[in-house]
Formats: sequence, C-alpha cells, structure tokens
Amino acid sequence: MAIQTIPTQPFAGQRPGTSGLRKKVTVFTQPYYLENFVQALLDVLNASGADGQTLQGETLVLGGDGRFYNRTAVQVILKLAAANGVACVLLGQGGILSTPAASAVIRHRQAFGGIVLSASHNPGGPEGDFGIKYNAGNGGPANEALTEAVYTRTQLVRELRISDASDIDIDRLGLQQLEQMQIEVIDPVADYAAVMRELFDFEMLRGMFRRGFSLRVDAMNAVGGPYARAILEDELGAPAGTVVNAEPLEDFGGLHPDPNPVNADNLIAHMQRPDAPDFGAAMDGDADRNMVVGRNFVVAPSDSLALMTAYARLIPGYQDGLRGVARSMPTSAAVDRVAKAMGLPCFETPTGWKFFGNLLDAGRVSLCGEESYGTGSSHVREKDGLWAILFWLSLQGATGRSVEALVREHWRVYGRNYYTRHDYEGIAVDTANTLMADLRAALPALPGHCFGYRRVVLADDFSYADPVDGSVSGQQGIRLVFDDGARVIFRLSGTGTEGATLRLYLERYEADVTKQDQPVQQALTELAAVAEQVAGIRARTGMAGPRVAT
Ligand code: VG1
Ligand code: CO
Repeated sequence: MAIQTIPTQPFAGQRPGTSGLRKKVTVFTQPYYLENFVQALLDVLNASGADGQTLQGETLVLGGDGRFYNRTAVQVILKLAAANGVACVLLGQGGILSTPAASAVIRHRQAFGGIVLSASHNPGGPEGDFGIKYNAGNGGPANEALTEAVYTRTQLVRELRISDASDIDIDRLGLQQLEQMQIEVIDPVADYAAVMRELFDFEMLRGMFRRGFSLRVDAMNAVGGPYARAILEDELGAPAGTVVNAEPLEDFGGLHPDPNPVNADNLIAHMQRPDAPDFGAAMDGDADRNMVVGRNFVVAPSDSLALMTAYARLIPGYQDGLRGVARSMPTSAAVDRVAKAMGLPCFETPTGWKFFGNLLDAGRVSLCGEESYGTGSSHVREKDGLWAILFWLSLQGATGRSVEALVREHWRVYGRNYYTRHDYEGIAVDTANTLMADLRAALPALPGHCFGYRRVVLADDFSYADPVDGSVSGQQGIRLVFDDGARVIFRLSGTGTEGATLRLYLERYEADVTKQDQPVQQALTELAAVAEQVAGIRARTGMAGPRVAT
C-alpha cells in the first residue's frame, strides 16, 4: 500500500450550485471526475488560509444518503483523504449519514468539516443523479467563498494524490487504518439522536404513542428511514410500521424522494382515508426536508415555519424563546408577521441553507426555513426533516390539537399567506437565461405600474449583504412586490441536472377569515396571470403550464 501521484486533466463545469455539486451518475462515474473534485476540495482545505489551518492532523466526517454510487465514492474519497494529510475520518456505517446527522457529527466531534454524498431530492439510480457537498467545522454548508475557491481549483487540478490500498470494510463498526489515516466507522444515528433527546420531551412523546396517537412517516426509501425508525419506533414506542419506505435503496425504489404533495402522493392519499393516522410526514433523499400533513390537510412549508416560530416555547429546547428567525427570500412572509408580533428579528436570505450559517453562528437567529419543505434550527447547521417531524409531534402533544386545527387557528390570528411555487423543468438553458435577462432589463420600468388593482412598489433582483461578514450575493431572484404585500418571484434552480428549471413563486395575504379556505391555485390565479404577462413563460418555453405546482 502506497500513495500514488496520478496525472489528471480538469473537467469543465464542476461548480457547486445551491447545495453542492450535482450531476448525472453517468457524469460522476467518468474516470477521475469524482477524484478531481475531491482533490480540488482537499487542495483548498490544505492551502493555509488566514488562520493557517490545514488538514494535517485533522478529522473529517464522511457519509451520504445511500444512493447509487455512494459506496464506491466513499472508498475513493477515503483513499484521497489518506493521501492528502487527513488524520482521521469518521465514517457513517455503510457509508450512511443523513445531511442533518452529518452536521450533528461534525459539531459533536469538533471535526474540521465533512463530506456529504447526496443529490438530496433529485432522483437516484444509475440513470439518476449523484452529488457531493462539503460542510465546514460549524456543521453547515460551505459558504460561497469556499465553494468558489474549490471550483477555481477544479479548473487547475493536474495531479491526484491517492492511496492504492484495497477497499476497507465500511460496514464494520470501529477502527481501521488506511495509510497513516485512521478510519472510525460510527453508528450513523447515535450522535443525531442525542441532539434530539436534548431538544424534545421524549417522555411526553412516549406517552402520546402509549395513548394511541398514530403517525405515518414516509421515508421515501431514502436515508431518513433508519433515523425515523430508531427514534420514533425503537425509542419513542411508535408502533412498528409507523415509518414506511424505511429501507434506504440505491434508486429510492423508483420514488422521487422530494417530499411534496406531487411526489409523496401515496402519503397524501393515505391521509385522506377515513382511517387516516393523526399525523403524516415525509422526508427527502438526504432527510433534511420535511412535509407535514394532517388528516386531509397539507401544511405549506412557509406556514410551518411561521407556526414553529409562534409555538417554539412549548418545546423544551426553545423554552427560553428564540433569538430571531430567518427565511429565504422566496419563502412566504407568514413568519415575518409572527416575528413582528413577538418582537423578534427576522432575516431574509437568498435560497440555500448556506446563507443561514452566519446568522446561526452569530446567535442572531434560532429558527430558519425555506419554502422548499425545509425547516431547521440552531441545533445543527442544516435543515432537518426528522427534527421538524418531532417538533410538530410535540406541538400536537403539548396543545392537544390536530395539525389542521393548529394551522387554522394560526390563520385566524395572523392571517393566511396563500402561497405556491410553479416549477418549469427542462427548459433550454438559453431560453431560461434570456427570460431572466429580459426580466432584469424590464425591472426599472415596473415600479408604479398597475396590474389590475395591484400596484408594483418594488421590482428588483434580490441582493443579500450578509450582516455578519458583509459578503454580498447578487442576482438571487427577481421579485415584484405589490402594494398589498403580494409577491411574484422568478428564479432559476441551482440544483437541477438537466437543462434549466425556472421557479415561479406566488404569494398573497388574506386577513379575512371567511376567505381563507380557497383552493391555493385558485386564490393565486391573478398573480399567475401577472407573471405570465411580465415574463411570457408559456410563449417562450412552449409549455402549457408548470410540471409541478406545490
Ligand atoms: C432547491 C430549493 C432550495 C434548497 C435546495 C437544496 O434549490 O429551492 O430552497 O435549499 O434545493 O435542498 P434550487 O436552487 O433548485 O431552487 V436539498 O434538500 O435538495 O439539498
Ligand atoms: Co435534501
């Protein structure tokens, strides 16, 4: 066994998007594609920054969502890490770590950082997607400066340093050696479960299940399964079978592990049956997203964040109150109303969890959320699906109210923010870019312009100045804000792997309780028409409508 130096050539296009580098498996499996990216990452981590820190003597965390190529990639990364000065790798058993669990392990073990193998909510399997992301020592996604440095390095990488040792046994718990590097194969659930025990009243939750509270969690054949089983069934006493699709499969059993009413239609159907359980929830590929469903009632993620904020004090981990809250720009302003009523600071960040990191680290916010079925808190530095499920379970236990009753009461008090996201997938990249460029060019003329009874009060391309480190991120989404608070937002996805995906976000506020029960799409038809008028999506793409409306 020896360390080899192997010549390589840069690949174009290894720029991480909203959350890591995501490509088709067929792209990732090209010779040296993964190796190049990881070598570039290790080079950047080894190039002494301002603090002079390198990987020498340090520990990295490694694991993934178990999708196709996960196990192969783990072996490759271990051999690269061993050849690039890493002292120790904490590896989830079988190469498994959910995204929030990886964050918990990095923090708990005070690791230098971690590599998470996941394309999250993207489909898996040999024809599906693979992904890799790096999380820093705070447990959170690498910031833009670091991801950009890695991208730059991928364009220069000419040499791989890699061990030629044979594969290690990634299923055997305990210590193993690879070159100078120690590998500790760890239980993927333990550190994460310990964090959950600190935040929630497990005794109360046990009592709920003892009294017959029923729950259905759809893990969508993804990595959330083992976590949900261990915590909900084994530890909290929920009946066996509470967690369905609980075995992580390399192709997610053909499911699209994106927990929304379209892709998790089986759960939705289940929650509409006469014998539906009290509470339903689903998670995505890497278990950082969540969808919350009551009997015959789906909770909008933006509402979920608002409710969590309003009720946080009922949860032991947040009983002293919140420091503040943050939402991504396209997420509805429902949480803003709660924050205002509670006197809490409320931040608006670009899309992607990496923008919450500084606010959390600086202690300026305690809860964060995105419209894309993601909520989380300061307990880790990622969004967290099972945490959200435990949170909502606790709210039902503490108030004795159903999911639907909780949300309706919330609307009555704060008003309802009707909200939808329309995804136009697989658009030609040029068409999408031209659409956005034309919108950008049209922005200066829009303020003051009226669409029906609504007048545009703000039309811009969202730019975020991080209040902690001052870094500025521009072109984060085009938004039209109207005098009644309604919003129309356009953004291009940064996680897709085929063509471009245009996301259209629509929102309007309804204070009148008698008007809070309209079907969402119907309540937002006027705004959808405004979007079409301004952007000409249908005319430009030839699509009759969005592929997915959530
Ligand atoms: C999407 C969501 C964004 C989320 C990101 C990663 O990004 O809109 O809110 O943070 O996915 O989620 P985009 O650029 O495609 O809109 V996950 O669970 O796929 O890591
Ligand atoms: Co995810």
